[in-house]
Amino acid sequence: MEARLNELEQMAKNEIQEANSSDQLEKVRVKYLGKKGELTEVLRGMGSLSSEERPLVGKVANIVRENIENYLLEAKNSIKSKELEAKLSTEAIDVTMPGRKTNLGKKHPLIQGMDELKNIFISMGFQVAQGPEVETVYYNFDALNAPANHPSRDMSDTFYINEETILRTQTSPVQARVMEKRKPPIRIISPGRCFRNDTPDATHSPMFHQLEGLVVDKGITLADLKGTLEVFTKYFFGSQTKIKFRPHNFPFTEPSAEIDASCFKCSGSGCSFCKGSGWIELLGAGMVHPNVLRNCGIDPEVYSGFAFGMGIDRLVMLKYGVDDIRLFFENDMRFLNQF
Ligand code: 2NL
Repeated sequence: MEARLNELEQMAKNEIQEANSSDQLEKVRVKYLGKKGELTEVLRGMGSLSSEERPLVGKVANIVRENIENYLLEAKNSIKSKELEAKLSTEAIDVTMPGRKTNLGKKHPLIQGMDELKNIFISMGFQVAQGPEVETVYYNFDALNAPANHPSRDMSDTFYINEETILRTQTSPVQARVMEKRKPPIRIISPGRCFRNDTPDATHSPMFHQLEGLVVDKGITLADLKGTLEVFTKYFFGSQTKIKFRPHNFPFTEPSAEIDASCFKCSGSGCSFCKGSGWIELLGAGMVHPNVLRNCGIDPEVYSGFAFGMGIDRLVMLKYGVDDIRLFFENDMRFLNQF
């Protein structure tokens, strides 16, 4: 019986050495050590042995089992590393292949324009203020001295959520909120999205962008407004730019003006761009109406201020010669990639 056991060990050892995959090795393991395996078979025959022989044969059987288990483990490890090596060499990465290109996005031209405008005013000491796009009628119209019958309040011009709630039609409500919360001196700009119930065409979009500015302090005059806007236009359109004030009317400012800049294409001599006038309409501005200051808890006898508002979409169109505002919102990459 001992001879049979040693013979089994030798056979198993040979077969294990010949195995060259994990599967083959597993078959050898089952063949010798499995429940119906060769070794089990031999052990079953131990019943016929004498009580002196049995422990001796048992001992040999255990050694044989351990040896086979060790051969299996060794072979398993070397097969595993061979299999890994084979896998690594067939699945090798060619580091010289060109990488897959990821398309990096970039800022939308309107946001680029908004950033440029913001930076100009930040450099002049303005802080950026933000507020809700869904506004109350109070902050959008009432606080800003818009008369009860003003056409802009009409359903056909403003998007109403309900009777008191609208999509803001300008960014001035942001400034009214700041005045209500803070004491002067105030020097802020409020860039952002606005909404009006307009039918889209080359110069109108129901969603557009505005940047408004507001300065409130003791002794602020129209001269401060003129100086500020002059510096701004020189930054934005170039140092040769001139501006002129044209009387206008806004409910929230008194006096009010529209500001034109000398045409940056023809320097004021008149061209197709400025329709021969030499001037381009830029923005609206004025001295903050005393009613607006009062509505926001600021004493107009002590403080005065100026405010201005500009259409970001319009300014970017002017600067880059875009002739249709709808191009900004169609997300055609052929258009957007030009900026
Ligand atoms: C335009 C004209 C303007 C203002 C906006 C303003 C804001 C407050 C008080 C007074 Cl809180 N005024 N904003 C003033 C004048 C003109 O915008 O044509 N925008 C595109």
